[in-house]
Amino acid sequence: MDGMELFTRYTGNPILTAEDWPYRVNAVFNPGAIECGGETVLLVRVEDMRGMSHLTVARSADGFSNWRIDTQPTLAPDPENYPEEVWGVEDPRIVYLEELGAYAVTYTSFSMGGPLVSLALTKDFRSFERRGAIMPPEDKDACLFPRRFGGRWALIHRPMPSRAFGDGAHIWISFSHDLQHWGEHKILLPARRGGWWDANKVGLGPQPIETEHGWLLLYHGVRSTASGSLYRVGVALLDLEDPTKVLRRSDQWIFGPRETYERLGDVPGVTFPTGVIVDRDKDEVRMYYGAADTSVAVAMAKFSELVDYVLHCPEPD
Ligand code: M1P
Repeated sequence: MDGMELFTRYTGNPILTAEDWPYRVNAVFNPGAIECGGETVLLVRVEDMRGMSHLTVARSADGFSNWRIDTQPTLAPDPENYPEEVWGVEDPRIVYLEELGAYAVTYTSFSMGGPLVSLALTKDFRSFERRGAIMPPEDKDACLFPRRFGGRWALIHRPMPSRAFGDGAHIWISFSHDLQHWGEHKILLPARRGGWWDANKVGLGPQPIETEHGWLLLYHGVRSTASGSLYRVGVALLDLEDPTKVLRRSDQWIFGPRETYERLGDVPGVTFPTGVIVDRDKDEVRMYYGAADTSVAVAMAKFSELVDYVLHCPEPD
């Protein structure tokens, strides 16, 4: 899509690296993003020098520069009280739940049984009320919608199939009356097969974006190559009142590894968006992503162009 790309990378990328951290770490990537108190708040996955991850807040007035980073882990694993966090906490997504007056952070806990989905609530990104594990392993790439549908909360997530069923890690949706007990599980966006860019494994990217036409989802698709995996980004649109209905899905990826900081790092060839901020006055979407599992980068699109693009994508079969 060169020459007609929807997203433009910030020229100051990467915006956050391990060198910026106030304490010694290996890598900083895959941040949840939200506006809080008039500032951009990133809840960044930080991999320590043992290989385990915690989450640390970085704040900025403009969302691009002058980041103020907490001087110690903001949400550190707490395996004594939450044994599922024994090998760290990773890849947060954030939504504001107006009904509860709190931000909901869904993150991956690395348990002895594998990765699973955990939930914590916060009002200020300083103290957190943990709700514990809400999906058993293996499951990750999860985010709540900001409001209920027919009285039920909805969660997007990505369980892994048993090896017996071969490849096919699809995006699912589930519902709950209390944020704790989940059911009505359905496949929402299946991984495609064969030669597609998003064959065999997909996962939710940032939190769902509400538009007048439906919920806009950015998701990652993984292509396995002889030299490793390529993580690219696609887009889909869900019905506004019934998010189990997929209205549109892009055939082509709209963003993928290209720059050196995306192609070189601990995991080369990865662009992994986990947070967005939509500035409707400026008609701007800022997509925050992990680059090569090493640093944090940001790319911008015109909100109206992104919506227009997805509306012109095919209806899925
Ligand atoms: O290394 C790329 C990504 O791999 C995993 O993502 P997924 O399970 O969706 O393929 C995660 O470990 C993620 O943190 C990582 O960035």
